[in-house]
Amino acid sequence: MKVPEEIVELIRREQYFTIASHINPEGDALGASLALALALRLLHKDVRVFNSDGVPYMYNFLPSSDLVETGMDRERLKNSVLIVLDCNDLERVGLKDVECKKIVVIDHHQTVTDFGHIRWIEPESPAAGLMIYNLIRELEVEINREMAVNLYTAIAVDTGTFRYENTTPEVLRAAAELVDAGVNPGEVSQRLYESWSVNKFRLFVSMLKTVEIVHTGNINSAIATITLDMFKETGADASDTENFINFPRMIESVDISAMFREVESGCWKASLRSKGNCDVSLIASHFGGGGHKNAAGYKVCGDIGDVKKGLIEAIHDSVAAR
Ligand SMILES: [Mn+2]
Repeated sequence: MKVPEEIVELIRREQYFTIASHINPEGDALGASLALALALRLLHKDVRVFNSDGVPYMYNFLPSSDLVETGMDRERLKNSVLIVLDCNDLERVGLKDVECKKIVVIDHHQTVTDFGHIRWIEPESPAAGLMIYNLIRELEVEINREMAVNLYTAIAVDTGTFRYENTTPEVLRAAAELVDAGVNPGEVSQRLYESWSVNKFRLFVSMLKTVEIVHTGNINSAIATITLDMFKETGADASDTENFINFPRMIESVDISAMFREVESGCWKASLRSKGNCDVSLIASHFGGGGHKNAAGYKVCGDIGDVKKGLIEAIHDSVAAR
């Protein structure tokens, strides 16, 4: 992975930075943002971290997570470099327009837009956190324990803690360095996988009851639904659903796991995960969404029966196209 010289130079030259990541942030967005912020601070830069949704409860353990602000200081932004992380447009950041000195996009999602003055997109990188790890090294900042926990968590979340196909030798080498820098992998795993609230567990149980297995040609899909009512009944919230989609993938015969989460009455965020060669980014792009081969998503409004039918048809077409 080659860090663009332009970005290194820009960081050395400029003084004011705002780091922003996507709405509904998970470990990669937050960990990458916080690690970069900590590194920039060591370089005596003035840096703010923005996320419109803030830090979900389960990520409170990330060192310096209290740096994340949910409000944007627009006056200050005018003289700042805006670094957009783990996404590549303003809509994903939850902003309509910005006035700033320069926009740098650092992301590992395939993209078609040309938003930003400097774009560093690595679709092959398993996590934005791995790109930031390389950037921090390029900046010649020594990675301390605080940065390391953030980076390790970012990489762990996007590789299913080193279980997915994106777990490359480079990922494992970076992880080893981060453990050397003070990360306790057992502790991070416990925070990520064994720290659920009772409400979250209840929502999980209700989600499992909705799972349907659908056969389309030689593709088996598990489709789950989470409605606004289910959130109300269990007291859980949207951030609690992170990772739920990976559970139906445990079924050996399942190729695609899909989850429809109701975001407002009758409108759904569809998440898709697949195993092996089954490319769900093609299916998502059919609905105006996007993502990677094995993880993608889109938004859709309508009756849940109809939106499920639409998905099944799209899976059917993508099978036929192969
Ligand atoms: Mn990511």
